[in-house]
Amino acid sequence: MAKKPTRDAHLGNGGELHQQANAEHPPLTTQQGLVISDNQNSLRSHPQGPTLLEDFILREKITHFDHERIPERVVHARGTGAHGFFELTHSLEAYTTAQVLTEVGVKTPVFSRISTVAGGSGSSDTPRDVRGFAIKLYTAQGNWDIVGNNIPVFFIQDAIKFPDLVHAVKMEPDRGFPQAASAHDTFWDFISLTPEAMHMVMWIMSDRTLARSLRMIEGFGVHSFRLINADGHPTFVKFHWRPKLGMQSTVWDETVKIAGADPDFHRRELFEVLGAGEVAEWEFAVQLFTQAEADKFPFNHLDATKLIPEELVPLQVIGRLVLDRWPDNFFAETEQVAFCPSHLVPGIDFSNDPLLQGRLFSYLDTQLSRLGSANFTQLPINAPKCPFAHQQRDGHMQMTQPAGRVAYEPNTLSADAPRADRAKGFASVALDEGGERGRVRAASFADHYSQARQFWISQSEPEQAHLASALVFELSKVEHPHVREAMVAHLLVIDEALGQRVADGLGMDKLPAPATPAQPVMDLPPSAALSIIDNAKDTLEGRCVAILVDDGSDGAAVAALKKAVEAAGARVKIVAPKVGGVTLANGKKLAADGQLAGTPSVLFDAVALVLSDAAGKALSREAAAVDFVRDAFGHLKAVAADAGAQAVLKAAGIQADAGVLGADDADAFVAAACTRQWAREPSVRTLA
Ligand code: HDE
Repeated sequence: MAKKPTRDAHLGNGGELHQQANAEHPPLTTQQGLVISDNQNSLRSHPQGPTLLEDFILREKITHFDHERIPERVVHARGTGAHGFFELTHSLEAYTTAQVLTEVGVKTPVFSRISTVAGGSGSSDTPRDVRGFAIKLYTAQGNWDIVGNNIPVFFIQDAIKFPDLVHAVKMEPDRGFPQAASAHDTFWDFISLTPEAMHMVMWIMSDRTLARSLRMIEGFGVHSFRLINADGHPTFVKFHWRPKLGMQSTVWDETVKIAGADPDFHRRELFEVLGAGEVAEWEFAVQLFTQAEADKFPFNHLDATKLIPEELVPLQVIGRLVLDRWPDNFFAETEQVAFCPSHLVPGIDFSNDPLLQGRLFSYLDTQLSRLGSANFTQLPINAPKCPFAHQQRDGHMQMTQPAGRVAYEPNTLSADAPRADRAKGFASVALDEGGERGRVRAASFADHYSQARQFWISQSEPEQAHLASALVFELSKVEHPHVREAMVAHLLVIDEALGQRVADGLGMDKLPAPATPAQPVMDLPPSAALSIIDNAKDTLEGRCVAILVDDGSDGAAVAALKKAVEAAGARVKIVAPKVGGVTLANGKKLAADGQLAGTPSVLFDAVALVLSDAAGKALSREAAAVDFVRDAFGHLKAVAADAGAQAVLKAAGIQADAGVLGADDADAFVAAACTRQWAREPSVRTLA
C-alpha cells in the first residue's frame, strides 16, 4: 500500500508553513544536489529589504520554471497519450519480413497519442475536428511509427499544399480566433478552392469528428505502404485500427455543451478508465493488394483523398492494440514523444503517395525545432527498446557517453564498432522509377467527387441529416456569401439533394451553378462500412450512466440500477445537489461523484432519476436539474425516472417515448441505454 504522506509542519516567523525532511520524506535539493534549508523564503538583505541577486537557489528554481515550455506542435498540439502493447494474432510472413508482423503472440510495447488537429495544446477535447491516431511500436527491429488519423482520407493530395491548408484552418492571423474550429471564412475559402478536399469534407462534416470517447474511434494509416517479403516481393498495404467498443459519436448540441462542462472530456475518461483497470482496445487490420489489382481500381491508391472500399479489398484482422497504462508524466511522455512516418522497420516500405513523401521530411524537421536538439531520440519515450549502435555524436543535450577514439565507419581501430548488415538491414524496394520529372499531378488523381458521393449515400438517414446540418452550421459562420455559394456549388456535384438541403438551410434565394468536375462523377455503390449508426454495437460496455439522487431517494432502486448498468460493462456516477452526498430514504448515506450544477447529463450516455416526491418537486424549480433531463432527452438518451422524478420531467417538457422509462425496471433501462433514440430526433430539433 502507498505510504500516507505526513502533514507535519511548523510555522515560520512570518506565519508561513514549513515542512521538514524526516525519515519518510528525503531532503529537497537543488539540481546540483545541495540540500535546501528553506523553500518558502528567498534571501533578503533584511526582513523589509530587497531580494539579493546572490540567491542562487531562487535563481535556479525560477530559471528552470521560465524555460518549462517548449513550442507546441504546429498541428495536433492537443493530445492524450497512453502506453500499451500490440499483439499479432495472424502472421503476414508471406508478405513481409517485419518481425512485428510475423511473430504471432509476441507483445510489442507501444505508446499512442490521440490528438485533435487545429486547436492549441490548451484547447478543448471536443471540437469538430479530425483525430490524430499515432502509434509508436517499440519493435525488436527498431521503432515503427504509424502516424495516422481517425479518417481514412485527407484534404489534399500533395504535401506542398499542407502549410496553406493549416494556415486556413488555424486562427485567422489578424484576429487570433477562432480557436480549434473550421467554421470560419479562411478555412472554407481555401476548401472551396480545393476540389480535391470534397471527399474529406464529407468525413469531417459527418459525426466521425464528434467522438464520444477516444476508445470509440477508428484509426487509419491513410497512405498505402508496401510490405516486402523474404524474396524482395512487394505488396501494397493499408493499415486500420477498429475499436473494440464500437464507434460512437455525440450529437452536435451535446458536443458544444461538453466543451463547456468538461474541456478535458476525452482525456479525463481515458485517465479514469485506465486507472480503474479497464483498457482501450482496437483490432489491427490490413488491406493487402498488388500493383496489378491497383491498376484495376477506379481511382489511384496513391491519392490520399481516396480510400479503398472494404467491398473491393476486404479487411484482414491480424492483431490487436491494447492501451492499459497512463503515462507517469504528461510532459516527459505525451508532450515529448516524437512520431515520424519515416520510422519504419525492415520488411515495410513507403509508397509514392506525394503526401506521404512530404511527410517523410516534415516530422523529423519539426521535432528539431520542437524538442530543440537532434538528440530527441535519446529521450526515454523516443528511444528504441532494441539494441542500437551508431556513430552519431555530440549535439545539444547529448545524454550518452560513448567511450573510445572511434566515431566513424569504416575503421580498423575498434574491435567492436558497429557495421552495416546487408542481410538484416533495411532495404528499399527495388523499383523502376523511369519517367519525366516535372511539377505534375497524375491525371488519375482528378476525380474529386465520386467517393464523396459514395460516402454521402452510405450514411443512414439521421447521419445524412447531421452532415447536412453541420455544413449549414459551418457555412453560416462564413461571412462572405461568395464562399458559401462556392461550397454549395461543390455540394451540388456531390449530390444535388445535399446541395439543395444546405442551400435551403443557409436561406439562399438562388442556387449557384454546380461546380465543373474535371472528370465525370461515378455512381459508386454504397459501402456498408462507412456509416457509424448502421455499424453501432448494441452495447453499454465502456459507457457511463448517471443516477441523479437527493435526500430521501429510494436506496433499493438506486442499487438495482447501479447493479444492472455495471453488469452491462458501464460505469455509474452518482449525481446529487451537493458533492457530500445524500441521505437515502433508508437512512443510509450515499456519496456523490459529482455535483449537479457541475455534472450535467452531457457527460453521460444515459441518465436515471431516483427522487422522493419532495425532492422531485424542489428540483423541478432548479434549472440544473431541468436541463439535466431536457438535455439528456434532446441528446436522444435513455431517461429512467421514478414517480418522484416525474415533476422534473414535466418541468422539462418531456414527451414520453420508447426511451423514457420508469426507474423500477433496470434491465429495460439498460436495453434502451445501449443505443441513442434516433426516432426521437425529428421531435427535438429541426435538421437540414
Ligand atoms: Fe501530420 N504533422 N502532416 N498528418 N500529423 C504533424 O509533426 C504534416 C498528415 C499526423 O501525436 C507534425 O510532430 C505534413 C496526414 C498526426 O505527435 C508535422 C502533412 C496525417 C500528428 C506534420 C501532414 C497526419 C501529426 C506536427 C502533409 C494522417 C500528431 C508536430 C504532407 C495520415 C503526432 C509533429 C503526435 C503531426 C506535418 C499530413 C497525421 C508538422 C507536412 C495525411 C497523427 O510534422
